[in-house]
Amino acid sequence: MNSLEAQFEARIAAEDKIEPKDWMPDHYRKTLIRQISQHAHSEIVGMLPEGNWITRAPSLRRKAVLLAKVQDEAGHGLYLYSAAETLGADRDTLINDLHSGKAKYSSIFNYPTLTWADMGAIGWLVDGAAIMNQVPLCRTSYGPYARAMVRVCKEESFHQRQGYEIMLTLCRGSAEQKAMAQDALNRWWAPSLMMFGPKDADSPNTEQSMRWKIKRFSNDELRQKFVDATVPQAEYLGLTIPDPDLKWNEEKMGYDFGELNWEEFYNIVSGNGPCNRQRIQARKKAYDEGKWVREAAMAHAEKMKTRKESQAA
Ligand code: FAQ
Repeated sequence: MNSLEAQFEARIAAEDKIEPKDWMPDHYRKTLIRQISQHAHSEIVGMLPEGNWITRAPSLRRKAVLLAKVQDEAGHGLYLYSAAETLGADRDTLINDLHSGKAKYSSIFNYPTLTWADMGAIGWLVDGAAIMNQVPLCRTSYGPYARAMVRVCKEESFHQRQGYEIMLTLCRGSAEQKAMAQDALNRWWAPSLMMFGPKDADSPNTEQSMRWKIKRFSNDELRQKFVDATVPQAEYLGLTIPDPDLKWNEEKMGYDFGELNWEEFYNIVSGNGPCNRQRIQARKKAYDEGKWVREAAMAHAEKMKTRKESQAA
């Protein structure tokens, strides 16, 4: 190990934050660009399943809240792309990688949103899983990522509550409404557990990322924490978790739960899920339609720069 590497490792051990201009190993930089850009892509692709329900929200209040939530996800994407840029990544390249299928985004956003109850289930479970994963990322070793996560987590926490409130309203409503809530839970439970990534034994990146304190918990640890936190919430709603193997384990003080369908997970991650093609098509269309906005913003920035330069001269 050379002295730069030794200094870097010492700073990681001392819980220092690594900042953009600091020396860092190439692999650390690459891992962060991969994880942060996957995260950014997930936020903006994640706008689509819920965006699908904005015009069909059952009341003005529900519509305003859902609209605000979806806009928050766009904001999260922007902070995260900016954080990736501080590592030297080029935003156009990142976006092209998403559009070409080279870059991954969260498996969860490749499932369809079939009923209004899915808005409840996504807020409760998907944002709930996102919080479980992202609160520890507020302590991740790379400064700009850690700082972005603080605001993201505050907003995700509001998203989780709005989802749970939709579920609670449905569960206290008619028998049909409660059945809709149960159906949404049935479809979103296992995919939400898959958001945490492959099992630790099959996760190529976890060990190194934990050593560098990019990740603070392993995929399985976070999945377990999520199950333990969410089962009582389902009980409060009077809903049944769709897992016949779910059982309290007194010894580990947590729930045992059934094996997930990993074939389905890998299929989706490799681009063959129920909505993968539709999602990428929608992103490409939005990108093409936003071209004039990007051009206008760049032209404005250029004009301001020229004005400042001529004032300084
Ligand atoms: N889907 O070795 P690992 C949200 C990939 S944001 C697709 O375990 P790692 C907010 C992984 O990238 C949700 N791909 O990888 C919201 C790796 O790819 P490689 C996104 C997955 O990085 C809510 C390969 O498999 N959150 O929900 C998935 O150490 C509602 C091997 O896996 C984040 O991105 C997956 N589920 O751990 C928005 C959080 N899992 O190496 C709208 C930050 C794994 O082949 C509405 N990211 N892969 O290129 C992380 O914490 C980590 O990157 C993990 C994966 C935990 C996702």
